[in-house]
Amino acid sequence: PPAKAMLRRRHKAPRPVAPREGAQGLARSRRRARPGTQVPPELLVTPEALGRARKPAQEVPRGKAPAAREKAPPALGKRPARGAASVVLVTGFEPFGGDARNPSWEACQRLPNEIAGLRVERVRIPCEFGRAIDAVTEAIERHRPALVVCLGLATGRTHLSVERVAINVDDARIADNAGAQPVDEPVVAGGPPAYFATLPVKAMVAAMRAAGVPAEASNSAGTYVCNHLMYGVLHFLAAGGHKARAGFIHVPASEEMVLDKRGVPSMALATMVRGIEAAIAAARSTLRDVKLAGGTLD
Ligand code: PCA
Repeated sequence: PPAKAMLRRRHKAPRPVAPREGAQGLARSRRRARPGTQVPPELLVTPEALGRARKPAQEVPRGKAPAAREKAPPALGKRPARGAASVVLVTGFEPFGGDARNPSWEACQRLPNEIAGLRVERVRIPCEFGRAIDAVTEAIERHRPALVVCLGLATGRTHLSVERVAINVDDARIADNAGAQPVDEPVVAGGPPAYFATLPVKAMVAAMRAAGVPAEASNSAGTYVCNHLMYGVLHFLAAGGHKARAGFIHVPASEEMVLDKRGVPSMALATMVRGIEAAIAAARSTLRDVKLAGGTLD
């Protein structure tokens, strides 16, 4: 009977996360109205809308037999089996926009296999709208990480920048590696306007600086594939009620990329690796972010 089905479904809804559980809990509680607050219906994101919104990304072919995909992985967010190390999933992008290399992936490859007791799993992500999200969500299902740290290149930036927010907008100045160039389209139709990173952004910045690496918090991941991926991953985790905490770090051009260029800031790969290691260790040990003045006036 339908009434029973509804009840059952309600039991499956993601458990509310207590604010003291850290950044993720805070981000969630912020999206919830106080009891009695009048919220205009057009601003409400229903679980149904989230469910619908997830579909387009999932329908993109993943090059796997449907049968293989139907095997449901063990519930996400569960503690790893006794003796198994927790995992940090670190992703980097393939080259794009005519560049021969992408330091986000090169730095990813140079990370040690273990950081602060977390086993490092790494995945190279296609620079393609849609497929980039699929590649990361598949890896999340496979490795069930505690932390997800996606890396991307932002040529022109001087510092490692930890992104605070991902917005629900695709606006591509250049086509992606599959020729797609969405302009002013939502990442997820019907999704919330933005997601905050669920990693402790300021604590990560502080840890990188303490390791001697130029680092900053950034309030925009742009509107290209990196913002798209960050939004898609945070949406996937939020909509599925998963506990993994996730965020994004942009890296500057590497020295190799600017050997013959003037006026383009660069950072040595070894420095990036040191910073990313420090950031991951801080994310592991910090549930409630620190207050560290930042921001920009422009
Ligand atoms: N940087 C691009 C996409 C892939 C990458 O490494 C971006 O900042 O959107």
